[in-house]
Parts: sequence; structure tokens; C-alpha cells
Amino acid sequence: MFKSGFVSIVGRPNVGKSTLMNNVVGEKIAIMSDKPQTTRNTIQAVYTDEEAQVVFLDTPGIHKPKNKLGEFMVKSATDAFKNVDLVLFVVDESKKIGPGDRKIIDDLKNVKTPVVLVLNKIDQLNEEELFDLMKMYNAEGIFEQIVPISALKGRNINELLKVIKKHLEEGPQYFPDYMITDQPERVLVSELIREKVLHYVHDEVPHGVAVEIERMKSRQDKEIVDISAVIYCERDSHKGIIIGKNGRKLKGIGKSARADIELLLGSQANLQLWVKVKENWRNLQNYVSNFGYTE
Ligand code: GDP
Ligand code: MG
Ligand code: K
Repeated sequence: MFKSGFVSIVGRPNVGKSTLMNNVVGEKIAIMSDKPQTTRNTIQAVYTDEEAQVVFLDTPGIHKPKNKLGEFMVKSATDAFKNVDLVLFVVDESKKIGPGDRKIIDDLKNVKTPVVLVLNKIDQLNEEELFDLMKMYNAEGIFEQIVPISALKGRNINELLKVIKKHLEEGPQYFPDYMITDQPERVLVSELIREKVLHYVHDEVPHGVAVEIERMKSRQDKEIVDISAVIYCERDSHKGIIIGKNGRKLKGIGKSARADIELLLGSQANLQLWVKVKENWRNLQNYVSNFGYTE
């Protein structure tokens, strides 16, 4: 059974979140480049092995709302916790829970998603200090589990991965193994759409499908991204299958793709899909590189 899911990472600056990501995914990593301003809930890294795919999301800072906009931001941050399978709360070796961590803990108390505390930088602690810290965090009573690690030294990372996988459900591989560094967002979006097409048409249109994002643009002052994408297939008959009776299949594809895209981008999406026939597109080098495939 293959498992997959989304994991939000939260923690104040300098606790070692980036170091952890680098260590967790190692060579399998796809660290994402800087995202446009509009994106608040972005993919940090994708970890894939034989058993599972974990999509790590950067969670925007959760803070006390000062105004309407602040409220909106906070709401979307807590929403981000709702739509994920697990939250990793990363802390460091500090002996006391400071105001930054306290605020996050208070916010996490309202979150139903399971939260695992990742106690990082244990290379800076002796056994007794480690024990005291675990006791202190355990007393908060909100963590499923506490996993002590050293992201820098690579200690106990495998245990953390085991704990993460335990919280994932059976699911598809959202992103391909060959996903490369600095994968632009639109490639991720096209992969999500392609995955839905393949899911909906089963074996009727074997692999002769590619997706190209024609337009992807955030509206100026609204939290909506307009996306129009073309699904390319190789035959007229395939086009009919993808669209389905009364367009029902394409609607289904669009609906489920949109849900995933919104999770990926952290904002609403208005998705328009078109189906076009392009015979033997696989032989056209030009298209292949346009679509972002490396095979
Ligand atoms: P982020 O702001 O949470 O992403 O933190 P970074 O990953 O950028 O790490 C902040 C600093 O902590 C860097 O200097 C890291 O080298 C250091 N650091 C991260 N993990 C560890 C660890 O396990 N042990 C020690 N001693 N330092 C660490
Ligand atoms: Mg960082
Ligand atoms: K990958």
C-alpha cells in the first residue's frame, strides 16, 4: 500500500526547519524556489520513497490578528492545518518555552490535525537536559509524540520519517520521482492536473496525455489565481473519453484538480480546462521540453 499526504512545518525562525528539510529529503529533495507574494502556503520539499510520498508545506506565521487582513491571514494559516495530515512543530534546545513558541502552542491547541513535536538540536544537550525538555513539552498535553532529533548531525531522522508515515493514509504519488530542484509552480500544477486525468480515465487513455499551463495569474487584490490549462491527448477518441458524457468527466477532473491546486497554492483557484488533440506529441521534442518532462 502506497501512502501519501501533506505535512505542515511550523516553528519560529532559526530552530532548524530548513536544515531538517535538507536532511530529510537528501538527494530526493525538491526544494522549492522563492514563491510569489500571493502564495502563502508553499511546498518546501517533496520526499518520495518506495512506501510513501510526503509533501512538506511551509506554513505562514501564525500571529495575533491586528486587523481584518490579519484575521484573514490567521484564518488561512489555521485552515492550512486543517487540510493537512500532520503538523510538525519544530523547536530547538532552548530551556524555556519563549513567547514565540508559546503563541504557536496556543494556536495549535485549536487544531484538530495531529501535531508532532520535533525537538531539534539535541547534539547541544546532555541526557538529563533532554529528558527535562521532553517532560516540559509533554506537559502541554497536545502532542501526539515528541521526536528528538539533530537535523544538523542527521540523528534520529529515520525515526521521524517513520512517525510521519504512520500518520499518512493510502494515497497516490502526487509528484513524479524525477521532480527537480526549482520546479516552477506551474509544472507542479500541470502535474496535479495530469494525475487527475489519469485517475479519471483509468486505462482508457494510456499515458498519451500531457498538460500545459497556458496562463496562471493572481488577481490583483483578490486571493484568487486564474489558471487555464490544456490537456493534450493523441486521438479524437481519447478527447471524447476525457471530456465524457455531457462533459461530466472533465468536470470531475477539474473539480478534484482545483481542490489540490488550492491546497498547493494556498489560495482560491479558478481553473479552466481545455482538451486538444495533438497527434504523436510525444515525438515532438519541442513539446516534450515545454511540458517539463526529463524522460
Ligand atoms: P530555520 O530558520 O528554522 O529554517 O533554521 P535553519 O535551518 O536555517 O537553521 C538555523 C541555524 O541552526 C543554522 O545555523 C543551522 O546550522 C543550525 N542548526 C540546525 N539544526 C541544528 C542541529 O541539529 N544542531 C545544531 N547544533 N545546530 C543546528
Ligand atoms: Mg528556513
Ligand atoms: K521528489
